[in-house]
Amino acid sequence: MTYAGNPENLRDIENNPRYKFIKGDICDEKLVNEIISSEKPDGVINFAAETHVDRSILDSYSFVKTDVLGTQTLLDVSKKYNVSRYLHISTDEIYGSIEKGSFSEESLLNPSNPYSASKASADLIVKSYFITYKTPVLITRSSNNFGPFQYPEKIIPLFITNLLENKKIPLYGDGLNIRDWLYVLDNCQAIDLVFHKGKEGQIYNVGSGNELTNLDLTKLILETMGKDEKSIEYVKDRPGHDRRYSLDYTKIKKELGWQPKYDFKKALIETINWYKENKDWWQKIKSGEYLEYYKKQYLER
Ligand code: TDX
Repeated sequence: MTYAGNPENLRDIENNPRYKFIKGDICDEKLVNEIISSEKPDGVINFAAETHVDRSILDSYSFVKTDVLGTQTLLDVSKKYNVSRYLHISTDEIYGSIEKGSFSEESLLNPSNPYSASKASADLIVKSYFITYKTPVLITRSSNNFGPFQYPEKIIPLFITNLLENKKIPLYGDGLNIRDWLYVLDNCQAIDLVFHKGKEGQIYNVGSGNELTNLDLTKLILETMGKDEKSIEYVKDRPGHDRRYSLDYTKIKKELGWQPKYDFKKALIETINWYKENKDWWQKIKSGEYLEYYKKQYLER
């Protein structure tokens, strides 16, 4: 429950008997011990992380704490109680930037910012538990996610909500950085599959083949929302800004039969519609804590 946590995101499953919410910190070893020893889970899937690159540039402490020490705590307790499956959610960012070609699971880890460095560190620790203790770990590394409920600091929800508020949209640098866009439900399906069918100790890249420059992505959003390029504000570049992310995800396709199902443009339109129809959800977020951060991020850089 950091700034990005929001109980409203889970409202639709709130009354499901298979769901239980416990507020806590993954770095709190005592609490994690209590939960795992009493709940005796079939598996642990670690989605908990500080994830926003710009925030890690402003202050990296919480990234190292949650992403690295939190992972180590969860792993230690999972090992202690012999959890039979431990899935760690990682990211394409740990490979760093690539001009041509794509990264495979064997590529060198070469992170560029405190966020991706914290995630790369976590991946190495997770892998070491498999080698050292035979902890049954698995890792997924996915490309940029988008979809409903995404906190409006990531480029897609930030731009959509700014446009709905008739505000400018801040494009970093020349806007020609490339990202590969994966619809969130495709990622969910990949995670489910890896959790149930993946081979212990293995890493699976989860890409989508929808590579776009930020400028092309922006133009698509503008066009869909009936706006023009006058809404773009070119702002100072992000320090250490990775030029291009690209994943080779042959392994998950060949070994587990996964591939993305959602059409990128259709999923983007659905995402835009979701933000149009759920103004209450994001307006609350943007009017509070976010404003302070936004000022720091764009006005003081
Ligand atoms: O206001 C913006 N303007 C802009 O031009 C923002 C927020 C971003 N950008 C650019 C920076 C990136 O090139 O858009 C691209 C996407 O930026 P983010 O949405 O911040 O994502 P990115 O930095 O690519 O990292 C994301 O993908 C990998 C997630 O935040 C990570 O958590 C994930 O691991």
